[in-house]
Parts: sequence; structure tokens; C-alpha cells
Amino acid sequence: LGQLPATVWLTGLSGSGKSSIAFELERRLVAAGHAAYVMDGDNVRHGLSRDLGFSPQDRNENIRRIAEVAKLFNEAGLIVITSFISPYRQDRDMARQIIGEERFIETHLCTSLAVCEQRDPKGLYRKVRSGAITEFTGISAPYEAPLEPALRIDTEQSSLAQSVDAILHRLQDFLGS
Ligand code: GGZ
Repeated sequence: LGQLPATVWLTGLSGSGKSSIAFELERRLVAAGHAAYVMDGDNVRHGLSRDLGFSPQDRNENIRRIAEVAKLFNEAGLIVITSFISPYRQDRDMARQIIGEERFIETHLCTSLAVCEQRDPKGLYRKVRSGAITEFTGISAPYEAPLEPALRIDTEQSSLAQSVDAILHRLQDFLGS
């Protein structure tokens, strides 16, 4: 595969650890001299996808746009790390098709709902329970876990460094020597 860049596609519930792992992975890659870029809700849902909400149709369109941009970034030579819930199997399969089977590293952060809700870093689960947020993944909207992800990481069992090491190991073929 040589220097062909890849997209590390993180998927998991809100609070599963996607952002922490994405930015630590980016930091490690850049420190090692690789061009890497994180796409997440903060830089996508406020711009490219600002017209979209959280219905199944809007999530599908969100994922489609992200995948098309990730593909362009890969073609430009960047390793892309995407940090989105991406709850629907069909949408992730679409992303895999767009980005390219061999470049798409599906990584499931399989942190349990109970732990995500306990962490509740942004107080969102609390708002969902009070009825202020609807169609919330894991509570009132589905999360379809990947059946055969390239990687599965349980953030209750592995530290941030261990999680990132596992992804870097899986990325080795794309990083050259
Ligand atoms: C899920 C929601 C919702 C609903 C707002 N359902 O933990 P966060 O806060 O920072 O990340 C979540 C983010 C989900 O956006 P994504 O673009 O990743 O979703 S998807 O891949 O399904 O298109 C959460 C917040 O937005 N958020 N409302 N109803 N997450």
C-alpha cells in the first residue's frame, strides 16, 4: 500500500471516547512526521453540515459529505481521522465505498451505554432524560454496532495511549518505513 493514506473511521456512542482518541492519534501522527487531520462535529456540523439535524436522512447526508471530503483529503495525501457517531451500518458501508475498501479503517469504540451516560462529558444524556433532546443515539435512536470492524476498542479496558497504539499498529502499512 506504500504511502497511500487511509481514513481511520471512528464510530461509537456520544461519550465513547472518539474525540479524545482522534486528537491524540492526530498528535502522535504529526509528531512522527505524518500529515493527519481530524474531522469532527465541531469542524463539520457548524459548517459543511450546518443545515443538517439528527434524523436518519440527515445523518445519512452528514456521513456522505464527510466521506466525500475524507476521500479528497486522502487523495491530497492526508491521513484522515473521522470522529462521528455514524450509527447506521448502511451509512458506514456507504462511506467505505466512497473512501475505498482498502483505505477505510473502521474502528468501533465499544464503550457501553451505561459508562457513556455515567461520563456524560457535555451533560447531554441528562438533557435527553429530561426530554430536552430527542432522537438521541443509544436512548431514543438506534446505534448499530459494526459486525466486523478492523478494530474494536473498549475504552473501559484500555488507556488513551493503549487505544492510540492499537490504531497506529493497524495503520502501519500506510505509514511507510
Ligand atoms: C446524537 C447528538 C444529538 C442526537 C446532539 N443524537 O457527544 P457529542 O454531542 O459531542 O457528539 C454528538 C454529536 C453527534 O453528531 P455526529 O455528527 O457525530 O452524528 S452522526 O454521525 O449520527 O451524524 C452529540 C451531539 O452531536 N448531538 N444531538 N440527537 N448526538
